[in-house]
Amino acid sequence: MNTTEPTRLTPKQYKSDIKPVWCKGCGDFSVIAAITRGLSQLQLPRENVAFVSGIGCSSRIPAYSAVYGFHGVHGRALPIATGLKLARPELTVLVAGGDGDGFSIGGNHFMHSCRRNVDLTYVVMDNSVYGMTKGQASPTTASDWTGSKLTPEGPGMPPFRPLEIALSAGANFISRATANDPNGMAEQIVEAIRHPGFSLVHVLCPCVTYRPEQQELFKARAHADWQSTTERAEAMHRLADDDGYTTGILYQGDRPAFMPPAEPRATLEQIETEFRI
Ligand SMILES: Cc1ncc(C[n+]2csc(CCOP(=O)(O)OP(=O)(O)O)c2C)c(N)n1
Ligand code: SF4
Repeated sequence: MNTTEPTRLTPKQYKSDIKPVWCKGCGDFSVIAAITRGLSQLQLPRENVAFVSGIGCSSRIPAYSAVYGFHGVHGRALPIATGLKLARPELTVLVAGGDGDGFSIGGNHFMHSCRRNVDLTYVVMDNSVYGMTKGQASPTTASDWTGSKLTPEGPGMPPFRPLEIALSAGANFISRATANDPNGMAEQIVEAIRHPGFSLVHVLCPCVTYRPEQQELFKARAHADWQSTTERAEAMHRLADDDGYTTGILYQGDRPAFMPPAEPRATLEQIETEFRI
């Protein structure tokens, strides 16, 4: 027997020992399963992966993985991840969180992260509600959803369309998955990590507690009709016809990822001297 054969890391070995506190049936379970499957497929050394999040039920996800994690501030996962990737470009940096975290308080960071195109993989667990704070409407909630006492007649605004925003702002990889298909989601995560630049994986991810209708709705409506295109105009055209439930890889662009200069332009000492008051 060849004892020098390297052992492969299984998906389970990318999971931590911490038991998730998510509600039974929450779509977030499927996302941690997909991420750990994807990492195992890529056989990334655990010490070379960092997982950053903001705040929300979904943002707890780094604690449940066995890679380096940073549970940040609400809406600030992307700037934290950007700083980390620029300081440590050899790391694979994953970012995750909810639609509230990413598109509401973090909406501006979302647009500019797409535009800046740092090599990050951003998984948004979209349940169209603020789960952690007990069920308020989020930017992706339908205008006529009357499930929250704060918006008894519905939010009254058209929902935010994250894929259109991402494409217009310059994201280099865009896909949509559903929590009902963790294998399909894992494949997208693998491709998103492999693709240079800013990658968005949008996940239709049911909140069984505040949006109990979503589990069946996503199952019934999701249709896997996207085959990846490298043409922005074609991707835009597809999004104009999208009903919000199309899954697959929509777009893979060729923008070079933003990288810091190989040699720092100044030493820490020089920077301190320049900014001394
Ligand atoms: C600065 C700040 N504002 C508001 C909050 C309260 N808060 C915590 S989580 C959250 C929204 C969570 O919704 P989402 O990101 O969609 O995640 P989910 O819980 O649905 O997974 C809010 C408003 C906070 N923690 N910090
Ligand atoms: S409240 Fe919703 S999003 Fe939060 S853990 Fe429960 S099902 Fe998941």
